[in-house]
Amino acid sequence: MPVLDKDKDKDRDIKKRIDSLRERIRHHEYLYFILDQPEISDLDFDKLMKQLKDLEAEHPELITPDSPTQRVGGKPREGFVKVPHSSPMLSLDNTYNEEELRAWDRRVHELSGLSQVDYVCELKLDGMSLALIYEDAKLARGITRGDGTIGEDVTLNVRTVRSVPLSISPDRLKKAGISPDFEVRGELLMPLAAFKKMNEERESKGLSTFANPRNATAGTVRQLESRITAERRLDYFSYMLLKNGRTFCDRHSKTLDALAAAGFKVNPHRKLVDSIDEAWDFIQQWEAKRDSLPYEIDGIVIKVDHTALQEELGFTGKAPRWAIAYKYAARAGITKLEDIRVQVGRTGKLTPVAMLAPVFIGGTTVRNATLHNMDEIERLGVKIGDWVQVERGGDVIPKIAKVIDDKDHPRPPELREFVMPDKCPVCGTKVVRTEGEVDYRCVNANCPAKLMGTILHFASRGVMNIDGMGDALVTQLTEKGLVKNVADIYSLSKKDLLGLERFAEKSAQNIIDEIDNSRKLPLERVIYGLGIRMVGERTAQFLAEHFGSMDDLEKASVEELQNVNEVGPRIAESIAEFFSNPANRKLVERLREAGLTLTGQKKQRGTKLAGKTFVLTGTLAHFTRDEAKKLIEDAGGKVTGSVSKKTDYVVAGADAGSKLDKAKELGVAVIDEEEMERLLGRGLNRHRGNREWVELSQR
Ligand code: 0OX
Repeated sequence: MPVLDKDKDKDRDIKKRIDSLRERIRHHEYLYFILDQPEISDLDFDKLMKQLKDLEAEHPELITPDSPTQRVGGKPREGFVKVPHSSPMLSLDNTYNEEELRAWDRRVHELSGLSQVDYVCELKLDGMSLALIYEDAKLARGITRGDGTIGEDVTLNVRTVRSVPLSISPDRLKKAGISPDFEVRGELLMPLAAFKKMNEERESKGLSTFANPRNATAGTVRQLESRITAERRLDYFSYMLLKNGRTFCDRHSKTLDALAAAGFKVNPHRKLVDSIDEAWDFIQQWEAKRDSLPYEIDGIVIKVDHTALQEELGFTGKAPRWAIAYKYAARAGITKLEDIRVQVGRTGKLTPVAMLAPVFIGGTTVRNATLHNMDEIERLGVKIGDWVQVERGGDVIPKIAKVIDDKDHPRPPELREFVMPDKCPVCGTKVVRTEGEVDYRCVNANCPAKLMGTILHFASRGVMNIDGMGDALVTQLTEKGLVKNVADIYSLSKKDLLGLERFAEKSAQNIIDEIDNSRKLPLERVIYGLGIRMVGERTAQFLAEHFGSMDDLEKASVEELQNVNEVGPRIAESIAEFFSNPANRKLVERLREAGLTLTGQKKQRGTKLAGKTFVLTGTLAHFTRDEAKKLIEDAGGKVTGSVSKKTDYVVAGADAGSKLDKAKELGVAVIDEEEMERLLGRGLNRHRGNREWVELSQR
């Protein structure tokens, strides 16, 4: 056989393997993310994904945008582009009681002249509505509702949502009875578990938390880095199917079935009913069951089933007459605020907690509610002794919505102002509020309140990787007083462990071995493990590279710390504050004695751009911002997000926006990509669409 033909055969084989892997992965994604009925383990799924990734890495020319590997990537150039909707994205009229609901039903009967009307009952998911445009059976755009007429293009973020199909197979299109160009509308939401996890992570990094999953969804879909959206695990339920902006199935119930047949996620808790009485039953059943759902709902939507009747009924303003939302009352109650106590979280954050006279709300007795922080107390104007309205939703911690002062609950004359303590209520260490920050914190690493969280963080996989040291073990170790700080981990003996529940010879030895192995882990892990506020994995890496030893890091001044990549005044302050505490210095000393790795390789980053600060703006032609950032950092430069007098260069790509204006205003040097290449002393060589750098001297 001629060589060329052989090559062609090989190419065809590889393409076949890639296609088949993609099909299998899509099938398992469908089972997992749409039906919630996986048939293979996560491990086996990851293996399939890895095989596909490897093959695609060897044959990048075969990568297609709808490949399951291509969900994450890229950023919109400058913010989100506004796009018009194919037809207005409607909102819903709300009702809050049975009477109003029945009045709506009577009107539907009157306007249609029918004696009986079918309705579809759906859960009213508490997220944000989102339109998905499919062209040639592939996801082309994801658009937010916006004002209903014009929304924002959030495609790159929407692609990361695993329950949003990137393409629809011809087979599914056929089953669903739809042509390859269509539009789906539905609700994007953040499940409660993902919401909780995200807020915990944000809190541990000293970032502000989101008030509820709806705000978190909106915040997540409108942020610029699609990698972050991907981490936050949004979910999408569809409820509308359009062609040229119009519904084409003759019944809404059939639309939902067609969406499911096409491979979209449709909420299973829906019901076709033939009277408002039956709809009312559905509403009541779900009011009692709503807490069992893994996401928040705020009511039930009732929709006329027949499309012809929907069209006859038409719209009022922005809402259809053929649908109505029955909103559940916010689960709220009025009670007395008896006291405000302060709770110390695992990051040391002091949270004021309202102690309430017990009040029964939505099936549970509420005795306390969060007041978040001092700003919130001031915003509410709440004082100890006040009548307050308490609200709770789903899994979310109850909160104080407002102070009540009416004739049934007049404001008592004897009120006491809350004052944040100046000492940690648990360990007595002085409390610190960094300038410009909302939260007060205890900075003592040995504070018992912080202990559990600190130990778990230290032992976790990405830090000291002590396998087996999870919740159960850490609870026992801290309760028994065997571990009072992270250094105590290294004094544990097999005998200590054998004295704990569920420990035998072998399991105890395993933990001891794991602890032993962790001693070899590099300096950056230990720095990260100390749990210094605002010092994440990346900062820890930069600190280790810059100082090369814990000793030098410990001694560094706030000014010296700011010479480290990405370390600004706030982080520098936080690090210096940590090491100024004698208890923390002692802790490091004990880690040294325990034989941990406290020295490392100083990484001499290039010096070409040492001391120079860059801001990147606009779209660069030859590389992503992350790539450019890394190159600058590797050459010793620093990249920051905003232009100030301290900025040395603004690198402006295409469509540069306000940062360019600011640079001009401040007289900061504006350079283009080529000029940046010259500063780096590098040139660009591109192959087959892959970006590849070579030193100029090597060309
Ligand atoms: C929801 C939800 C929202 C279609 C016509 C007007 C509103 N939040 O779960 N909207 C709709 O329907 C659109 N259905 C829902 N289930």
